[in-house]
Amino acid sequence: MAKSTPFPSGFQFLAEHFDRVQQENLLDIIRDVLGSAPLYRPEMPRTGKPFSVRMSNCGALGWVSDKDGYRYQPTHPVTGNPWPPIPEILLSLWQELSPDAALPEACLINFYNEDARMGLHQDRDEETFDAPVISVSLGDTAVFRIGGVERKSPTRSMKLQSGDVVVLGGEARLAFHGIDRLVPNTSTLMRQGGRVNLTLRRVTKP
Ligand code: MD3
Ligand code: FE
Repeated sequence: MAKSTPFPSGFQFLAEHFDRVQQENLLDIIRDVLGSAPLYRPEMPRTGKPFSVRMSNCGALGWVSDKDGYRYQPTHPVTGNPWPPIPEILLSLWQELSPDAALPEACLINFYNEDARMGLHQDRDEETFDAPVISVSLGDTAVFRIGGVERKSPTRSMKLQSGDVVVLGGEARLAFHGIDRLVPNTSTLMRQGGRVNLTLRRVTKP
């Protein structure tokens, strides 16, 4: 058997960290958040090409992308309202998995339908990389790809299922990663299918 590329150090995968009932509760909470901060479609810097993923945020800061670039900002780009607070259950998750880090300031909410993808990228719009990024997946399974800190580093892929949590600390914090595709009809959590991914981030230096 060929060896697969190792995961970068600091990569922690917690399969089905949330059980079905917890996933349903979390999804209800996220629906509430999206009621006040609706999903919108970001655009690529310069070209203005629309993302296939729709996004929103909660927390003091939210990650946005438009023709002017990528940035964190305190308000929703369409409604102009402040982002709603990060729900308690997600703050508890952060404190459980990353007790030494300063609290998260942003929770990016990504929504994928069957056609959505996210190209290989690094998350480096934050002022500090000391804290990990913590990701929660809900709904249909996704094929996730992760490499190393250089774009040319070899990559490996794995599936992220509903309830899975990934902690990206240490070297993994700056690893290239993306979502190749969804695997349709793999979850009954959402009646219409699709996938929600939540990423908790510390943005500013504490
Ligand atoms: C590895 N989201 O929002 S989550 C993103 O499933 C993002 O929506 C993907 O990449 C998604 O930026 C992947 C897993 C993940 C999140 C953040 C990371 C992996 C990461 C940051 C650094 C390295
Ligand atoms: Fe990312």
